[in-house]
Amino acid sequence: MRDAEDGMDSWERLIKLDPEREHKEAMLDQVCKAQVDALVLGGTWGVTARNATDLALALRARKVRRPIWQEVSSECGIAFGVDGYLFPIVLNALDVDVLTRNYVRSLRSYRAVIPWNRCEAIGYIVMNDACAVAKRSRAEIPRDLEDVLAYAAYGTRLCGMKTLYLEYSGKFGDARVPQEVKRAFPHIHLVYGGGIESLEQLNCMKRFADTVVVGNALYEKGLSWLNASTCTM
Ligand code: 1GP
Repeated sequence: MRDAEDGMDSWERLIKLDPEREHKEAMLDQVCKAQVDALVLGGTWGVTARNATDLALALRARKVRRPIWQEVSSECGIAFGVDGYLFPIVLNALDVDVLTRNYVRSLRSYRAVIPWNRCEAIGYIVMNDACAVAKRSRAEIPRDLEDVLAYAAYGTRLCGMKTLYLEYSGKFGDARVPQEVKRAFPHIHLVYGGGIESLEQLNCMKRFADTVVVGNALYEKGLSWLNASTCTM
């Protein structure tokens, strides 16, 4: 059983569940059986304290023996009943509200009561212009690998981030991107998410990323392929 206070750097595989979506009993069963290290509740739009807490409690009721964290996307949508919080900082966001101002507004009220020992900032590089977070943050998609490496340097070297997330949400990316990011920044914890719906794809990205994230497959195709698997790393 994982320690609930483990963080991203101890997780190799995650499932990301969107609190705004419907979760049938069979889906939650699959999530509980999945060979993953942690569950993260996160979505770009429509996450509320209510739907995120309901989902956390539904998982708790099934006696999930893995950490349940929330990736926070809205200042009003903070879940109760989770073990920790991830705060995405979209490095290529053009919308300064998403990049900074929403956080600063929230911190003005909640800074003193946030459980900082159970929070992690994650530097996101959004790679797919069609995904929801790209639209919400008005992300400027990297034009080439040099752009990606520049964002990675900005996040890790200038901002001191320990974790970078290559976000291809909805699209399976080019494995050369995590490969080159990891080669250039071997000290960072690299997360890959986007379009993974088979063990082959998961293992392909896991060669270079420290953590891989499975999201939409839960809703589109199911997780039987993941439940049957054992970790190969
Ligand atoms: C989304 O990176 C995650 O934030 C997972 O992406 O939904 O495409 O699997 P998918």
